[in-house]
Amino acid sequence: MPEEPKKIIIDTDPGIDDAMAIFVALESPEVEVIGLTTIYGNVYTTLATRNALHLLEIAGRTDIPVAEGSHVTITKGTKLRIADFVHGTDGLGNQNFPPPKGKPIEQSAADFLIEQASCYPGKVTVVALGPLTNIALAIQSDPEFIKNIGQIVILGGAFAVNGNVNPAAEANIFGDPDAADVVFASGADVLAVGINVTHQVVLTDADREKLAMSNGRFAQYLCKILDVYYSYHHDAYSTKGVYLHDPTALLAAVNPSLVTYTEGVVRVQTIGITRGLTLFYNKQKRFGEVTEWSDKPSIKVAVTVDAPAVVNLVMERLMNS
Ligand SMILES: [Ca+2]
Repeated sequence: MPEEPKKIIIDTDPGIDDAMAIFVALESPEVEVIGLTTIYGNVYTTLATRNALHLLEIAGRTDIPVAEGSHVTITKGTKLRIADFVHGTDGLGNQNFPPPKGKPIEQSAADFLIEQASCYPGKVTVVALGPLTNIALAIQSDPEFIKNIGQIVILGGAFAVNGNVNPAAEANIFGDPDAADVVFASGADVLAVGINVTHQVVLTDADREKLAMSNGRFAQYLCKILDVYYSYHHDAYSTKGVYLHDPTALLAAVNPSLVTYTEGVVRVQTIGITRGLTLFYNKQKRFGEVTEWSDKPSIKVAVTVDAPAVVNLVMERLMNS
């Protein structure tokens, strides 16, 4: 008997690489996408919701509910960092697609996460591809959530490498460091896939040519929106291609054997010049004093990735769509 597909909810701020991850998920028989929840990050939350609905319409999957997430940080902060210079002002490569016909469900993202986790205890994986506000809200409003949720796979953090917002911080953690600290210290089964891992996974200019040549409908759609993302990468890095952040985290949920991980306690700096820094304690030293890492639960932090396998899977699933 084939295994039942894993139920996943994608928490997302679409976002060009979010769009790729969502399409790859929809083409992955190993998982069943039971909902999208939205968050600010690449764009503001209202636009993230609009883009999530739009992407599901492109995919012909308007049966999947979209629950709108928080418009402010967990500490009610309204000064948000929006990465429109990476993804275009519309979040999808400045294509100005017509507005979607669909609407989000009435439930908030956090309530939807809580409800689905309690309907299918231990069976739902959240793939968090933006700042962690919605997940932290779910944890804070329902003490059962961390027990009911299966795994939380996070695209976030920069473990022992520089960040991508500044030398200290990775973008999703920087978006709401307080929320990230809540999630990492919650005791839930968390796998963090940081940019130390996703910077190994590059979609090259040649890969993009191959996508453009294919008849895959998702490949065709993505080739339209990828320009802005490629230009940004060409300017910002000396890499000939783009990093597949969100698709890598998504595929780590689809097929856990694509990454290896270590375990330890992660705390997040919430103030000062290193705000958003993720600091991993490997538990190799027993400190004489009580520290801010003592007595906190461990999480899994991805260390290596089978980058060629991830790129192949992304290409294959987008070209055969
Ligand atoms: Ca994202």
